[in-house]
Amino acid sequence: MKRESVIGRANVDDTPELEAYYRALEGEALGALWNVANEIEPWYPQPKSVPVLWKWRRIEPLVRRAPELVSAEKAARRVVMLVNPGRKEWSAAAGLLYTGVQIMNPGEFTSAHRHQASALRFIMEGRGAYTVVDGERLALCPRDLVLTPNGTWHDHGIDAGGTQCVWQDGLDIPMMNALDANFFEVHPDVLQKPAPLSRENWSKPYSPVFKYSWDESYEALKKSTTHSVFDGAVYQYSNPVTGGPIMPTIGAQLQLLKPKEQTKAHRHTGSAIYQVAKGRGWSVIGGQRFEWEEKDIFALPSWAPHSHGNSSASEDAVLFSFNDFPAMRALALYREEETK
Ligand code: GTQ
Repeated sequence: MKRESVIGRANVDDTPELEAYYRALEGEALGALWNVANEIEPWYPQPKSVPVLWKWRRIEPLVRRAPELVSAEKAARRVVMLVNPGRKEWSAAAGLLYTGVQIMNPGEFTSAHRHQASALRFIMEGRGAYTVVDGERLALCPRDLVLTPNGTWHDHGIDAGGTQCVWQDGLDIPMMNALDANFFEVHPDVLQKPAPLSRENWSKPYSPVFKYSWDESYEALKKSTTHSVFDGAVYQYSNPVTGGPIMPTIGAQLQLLKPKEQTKAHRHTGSAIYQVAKGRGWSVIGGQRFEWEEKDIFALPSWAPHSHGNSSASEDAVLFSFNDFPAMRALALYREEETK
């Protein structure tokens, strides 16, 4: 038991009599709250997730090896997961967010499926990648963002004339499992037949825009008038119908740090996973300094103080990230404060 000598906190001495009592409780599927109260009601969030940086130059050879070892068909989705050492049992990269790097060769495809989890992909490299979302075929280029929102049918592939493609998947799989609300279905056909999707009277709980091209998003980021002392210039990927987040549980943004720009530190509830879209720099997360460059991926656990900086004196740095803030806000759990 984690004892605390503070009024209002549990502070009970073990005695032989109490220990016998605890065993009797356990036998009836009962327990004494005061043995766990200080742990299950922490003063502030105590994430099991730790800050992690996955350097692309270290993970790339392992990602490239996957297609040599397992077919896209047998794997169903051939993905190398990024697993937070503190969240292995949840297959989470941070908090209740999952991320992985998917690799596909020209002519390969995944069969069509849908799930309760909301998903997005940030393309890392290659030519000829496409995703079909609810019948709509979207051609993808590096740094494009594509959504496969909760409940939409999707299959992905690479045109026969394309090149090997790599992208980052981001999903809320651990959140759906934590809420015991996950579902998965395979489509009756292996691949969807492309069909136009009507967007009239759009009332779905996610953006009717499924693809956010890099060129347009980057232009909008450079023109962004939203500048945060904690994030730099920000471009929020948004649902044009509501002005709100792209999906009910997952949000995404780009942030631009000018040459040598350094942000102030803050912390907030909610987790985020970053990918370096451009440039090089550093982030200090929970007191640990991480040096990053293009295609590196890093995890920000909830409530960890963090700040970012651009190391270059001449080039912009751009970070793509996705987060669970929409879920946190929907549940009125979002909090934020400046830190040192
Ligand atoms: O493509 O829908 O990385 O369902 C993990 C689970 C990708 C997907 C992942 C998935 C997908």
